Amino acid sequence: MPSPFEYAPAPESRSIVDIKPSYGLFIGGAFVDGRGKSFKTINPATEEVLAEVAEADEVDVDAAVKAARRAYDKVWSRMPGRERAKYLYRIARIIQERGRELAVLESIDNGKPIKESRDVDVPTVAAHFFYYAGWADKLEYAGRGPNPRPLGVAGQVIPWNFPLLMLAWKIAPALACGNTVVLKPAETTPLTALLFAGICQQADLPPGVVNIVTGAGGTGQALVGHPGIDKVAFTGSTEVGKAIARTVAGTDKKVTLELGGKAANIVFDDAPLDQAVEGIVTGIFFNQGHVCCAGSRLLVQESIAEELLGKLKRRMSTLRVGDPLDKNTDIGAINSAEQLARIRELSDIGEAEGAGRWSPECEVPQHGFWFPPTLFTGVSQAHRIAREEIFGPVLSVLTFRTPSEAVEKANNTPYGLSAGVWTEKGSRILKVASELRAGVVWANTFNKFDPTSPFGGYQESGYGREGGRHGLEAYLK
Ligand code: TAP
Repeated sequence: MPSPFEYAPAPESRSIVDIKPSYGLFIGGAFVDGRGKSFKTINPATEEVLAEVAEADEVDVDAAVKAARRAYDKVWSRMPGRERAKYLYRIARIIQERGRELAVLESIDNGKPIKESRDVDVPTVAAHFFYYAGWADKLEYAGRGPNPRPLGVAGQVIPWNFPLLMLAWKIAPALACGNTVVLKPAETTPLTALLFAGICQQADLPPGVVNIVTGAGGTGQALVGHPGIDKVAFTGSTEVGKAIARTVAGTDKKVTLELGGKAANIVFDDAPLDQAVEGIVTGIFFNQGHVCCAGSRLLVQESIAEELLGKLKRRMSTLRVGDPLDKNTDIGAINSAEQLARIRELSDIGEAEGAGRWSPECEVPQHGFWFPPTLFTGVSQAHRIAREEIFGPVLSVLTFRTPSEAVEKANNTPYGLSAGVWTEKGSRILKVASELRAGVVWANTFNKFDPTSPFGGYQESGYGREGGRHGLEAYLK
């Protein structure tokens, strides 16, 4: 077993960000103290406390919703679309200008590798604001008839795996359509949302158009249950999504839910194998596997299984696990002790149920939360690691003989968010894609995101679409 070592983040990268010892809530365009309670956010790579953050209670949430309502009634819903667009373009440009700062802070608070936050998350965040800025004065083409109207105040609750990107998915379309928002970031990753609040100030966004209430599940509950909000947009677990659907049942609140997934990544015997290996690695190890659409079930055609797994293991042995701020790191820290415990538990269950477990030799730091890239072979559909979302760097490998068996196994899940197909045959891509019950199907690639494409699930992966023109429909009547 390799020995654990101490890891200290490179001091020069820390000097790019200014982390304050404590943070309040962002309500009505200003940072205000919460009503007393607070929580700590930590660096998951070191377990170091980064800051003390206010925990909003029902009274704080009420103040934020009222600020959003005032801004909606008096300013934002009355502003011509072309004027709203100017603010969104300004925010997008500031995100680009402050991209390094945002990326470093995201990696420190979340644990994700800097090359991902810098090259994927932050540019995609800016792209979302640019894209929806372009829609703000063209809403008659948004699919809601000639005179679409905003819904009002949106209550938005997001998870910790893509803190800034999920914020952009929620805030950019809502604002473009003329809604105002109250957003609750996840408890373990509040810092970039608070930096974004500062960017709203820098862009002179009218006070109250964006409000950020930090806190835990209770804060989210207070927000979605508040009678003053017209729309709930939630991304997170299926369990909490179901609870939210129950909370809003019987009200006229509009709801979109983006929930969990257990995507199949299907490799046929004619696939370009080296390319497929890269896609499998991206599919499951990107962002430590903390991805709702992660390709966590590899379905490989039996005749090429041995060759593919050999190549995959060799590629996995080159993955570097460690310092999220090191540009060469491929797999950063697991976001929290709780998430690490869940990944360990499900992996142990996989072993106990009889699947073969394999990880490359890999040293991890002594402190912080780490899990090596892990492969399970000999997995059957009944195994829990084939059915439950692990949300970590753990891949379950199943085999199939015929295309129809592949589709049947891929669809054998209560989820339906995404899938991947690897084959040289265009006709097979089209046929299999049409038979898969998944909101997104990637062909000969995986985990590609673009603001122009709608994203969302079937079944227990939720309902409603975010992104593209469809993403506007969720914020208009
Ligand atoms: P959750 O535990 O569901 O948390 C999501 C958000 O909801 C957090 O801000 C959380 O606050 C808040 N929350 C918790 N209980 C709540 C309640 N009763 N009422 C209202 N809000 C509540 O999920 P997670 O662990 O953060 O994220 C992982 C899950 O998100 C995975 O299942 C993943 O598949 C899913 N996910 C889906 C997508 C899409 S696009 N479909 C994208 C990313 C993630 P706290 O942080 O304080 O708990």
